[in-house]
Amino acid sequence: MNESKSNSQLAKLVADLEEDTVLELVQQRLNAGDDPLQIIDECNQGMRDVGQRYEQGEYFVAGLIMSGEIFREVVELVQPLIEQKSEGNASGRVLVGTVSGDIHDIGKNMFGMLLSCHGFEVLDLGVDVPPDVFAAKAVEIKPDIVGLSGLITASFETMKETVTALRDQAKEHQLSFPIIIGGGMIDDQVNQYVGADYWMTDAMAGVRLCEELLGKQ
Ligand code: B12
Repeated sequence: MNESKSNSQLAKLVADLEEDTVLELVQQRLNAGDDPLQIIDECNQGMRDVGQRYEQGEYFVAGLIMSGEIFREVVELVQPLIEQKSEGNASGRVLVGTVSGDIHDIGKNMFGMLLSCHGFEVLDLGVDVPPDVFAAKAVEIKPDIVGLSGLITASFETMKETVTALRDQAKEHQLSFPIIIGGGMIDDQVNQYVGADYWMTDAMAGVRLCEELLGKQ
């Protein structure tokens, strides 16, 4: 199979919301032994395209919903293979959630799933999590790392509030944990505004960072 052609083919099918064909192609590629993370990456490219088409008025919210559904189904297909390939012993606790005002959870779920596959204990607070809930949970479970997800511009403000709440509580209760923020629109400038310790736009890179932070490699 021509790698670069198939790369763009899968991304294009996702962008065109061709649910059945996407799932067939993903299954075929898994059967052929393709890397599940590469498949996810290509679908992610398609999702970015969906976002652009939405911005340009070509798709409406129904298109976003449909793309989310397709991605969820793709994850269902690849997850067992990722789990099979996974390595690692549980030795770190990570608190994750999508910040207040934001209900996007596909990327956050993927980060959580990959963390679990690599031996981390994951506590997922879900979506639209208020800063004080995040902070209270951190005090309760004393995580090694906290990961915040946010996909919309409005999340940057609530991420900042969440980082402040987490740090305040950490100081009061003498806790220490690095905070990682993630999401498709995060960059260095956003991170400087939010004040987190690290930022990531890739779930697997986030897992590697967590491993490094815990000195596992
Ligand atoms: C699917 C989708 C939806 C679905 C979400 C379904 C779900 N269960 O999550 C639904 C329909 C609910 C939705 C709703 C809305 N959406 Co929407 N949505 C998308 C879309 C097309 C794909 C997002 C996605 O899941 N991508 C795939 C995942 C895997 O990527 P990801 O989340 O970025 O995650 C990766 C990394 O970022 C990273 N990661 C993510 N989190 C974390 C956290 C940590 C700690 C780490 C380490 C890594 C990490 O790991 C992942 C894999 O590597 C994006 C387009 C885009 N470019 O992202 C728009 C997009 C995010 N949505 C957008 C908008 C505008 C909306 C709505 C406001 C629409 C509306 N009018 O109602 C609402 C917002 C509701 C709200 N309050 O949150 C805009 C945001 C624009 C902006 N500047 O704010 C986007 C960018 C589309 C666009 N280009 O206009 N949406």
